Amino acid sequence: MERYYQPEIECASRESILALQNERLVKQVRHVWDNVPYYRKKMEEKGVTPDDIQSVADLHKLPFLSKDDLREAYPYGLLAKPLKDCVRIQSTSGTTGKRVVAFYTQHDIDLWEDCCARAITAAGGTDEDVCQVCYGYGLFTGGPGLNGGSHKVGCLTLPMSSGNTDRQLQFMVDLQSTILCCTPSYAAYLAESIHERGLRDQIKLKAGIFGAEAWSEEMRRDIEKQLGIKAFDIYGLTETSGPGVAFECSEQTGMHINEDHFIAEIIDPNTGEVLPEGSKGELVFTSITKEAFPLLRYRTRDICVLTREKCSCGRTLVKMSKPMGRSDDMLIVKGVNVFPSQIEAVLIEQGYQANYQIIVDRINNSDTLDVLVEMTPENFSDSLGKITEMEKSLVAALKAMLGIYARVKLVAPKTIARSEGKAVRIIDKRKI
Ligand code: DLL
Repeated sequence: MERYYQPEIECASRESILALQNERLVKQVRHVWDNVPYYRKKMEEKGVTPDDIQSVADLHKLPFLSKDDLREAYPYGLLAKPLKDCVRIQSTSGTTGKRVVAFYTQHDIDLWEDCCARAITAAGGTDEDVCQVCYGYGLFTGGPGLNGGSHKVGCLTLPMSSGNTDRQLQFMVDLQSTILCCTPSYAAYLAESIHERGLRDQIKLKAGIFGAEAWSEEMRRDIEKQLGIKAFDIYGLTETSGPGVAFECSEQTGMHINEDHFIAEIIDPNTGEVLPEGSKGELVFTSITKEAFPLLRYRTRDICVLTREKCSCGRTLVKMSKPMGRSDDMLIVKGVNVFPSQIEAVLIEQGYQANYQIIVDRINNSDTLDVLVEMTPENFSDSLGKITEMEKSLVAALKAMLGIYARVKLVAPKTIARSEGKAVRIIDKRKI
């Protein structure tokens, strides 16, 4: 029984979705104006009041919010509900210096889980399924979001969290999991481990719901072939509640955005100008149903395209393409958000200078992170016989900062090429 397929919304006419968005937007702007002094001030600075926002057509009048605003307002500055009404926080993956905290009322959690339930249903999930959730649990939104969605659909839910591959495979075989939820890199790793252990005939997976990081069509085909499943993309970010903002359907040509909860815009990342549908630009979301952390015109920094073509699945919800890159320098490595500035902070703290290069690659469907660090003349002259020790110390400090392992190689002073313009610090060799 497909309880979480909601054709009245997912397949509604453009006019009725727009009417719903208009009504919800007007209410949401008033809610934010009344309860979030930080955003009210931004509106006042732009000379906008809630009366100026009568429909989605007026959205462009509102100021943008960015990650910098979230940092400035950290931790409670964007909260729109009293603390006593909030029941949960989630936070961005793995980062310390750049942490973003999102708040939820019970209502917000319900709506978020509904969105994830739609994603699972669109992937063919029903209450007959066994859904193995191997996204991280805890502060990261992946585990809790898909876990809640799986419950709502009525699947038997395996709250595995990430890692411990032996245990993942044992449960997958013993409980005959039919749906796998994890990052695409972990799916590829699990697929490889299944083949290595000769378990292919013992698994019953039929679908995978993979997201939280960029992955290519080639990677999709590879995972589908190795596991004998259909692999669906899922998108979201902590700031907008987590996974389930958009999800793929059987057509697998982009992700439907849950437009009854989020209004999507595409803007020119340099000028902020709203671009017509079909243009490539930065994705901006306005959440129109969230109570505790309702971000208006939040700049995701993800570059993509929105299209509203007829979909063979029957859904009319607008589709976003796979993100094609970012308009800032954030990297996603092994599903973890990594900012070069964090790496730089560690290097400076340990007595190096900002002469470094970050090299990201994907080998056997798994991300690798290498940091090439130039020694200063001082630490170079001290380094005789101590290079390994110095590298180990940097590896540990980077692990503490980023939450993931980076290989470090120290090089002699003045060996990393200097640039006359912006320094080229990131070399991303992944073909995604
Ligand atoms: O990654 C939420 C999530 C969990 C999505 C599980 C899907 C599945 P954050 O850690 O805040 O939240 O990272 C958000 O990850 O701005 C994108 O750059 C990237 N991202 C998320 N989904 C996809 C995807 C979660 N399907 C950031 N394809 C976003 C490419 C994705 N990039």
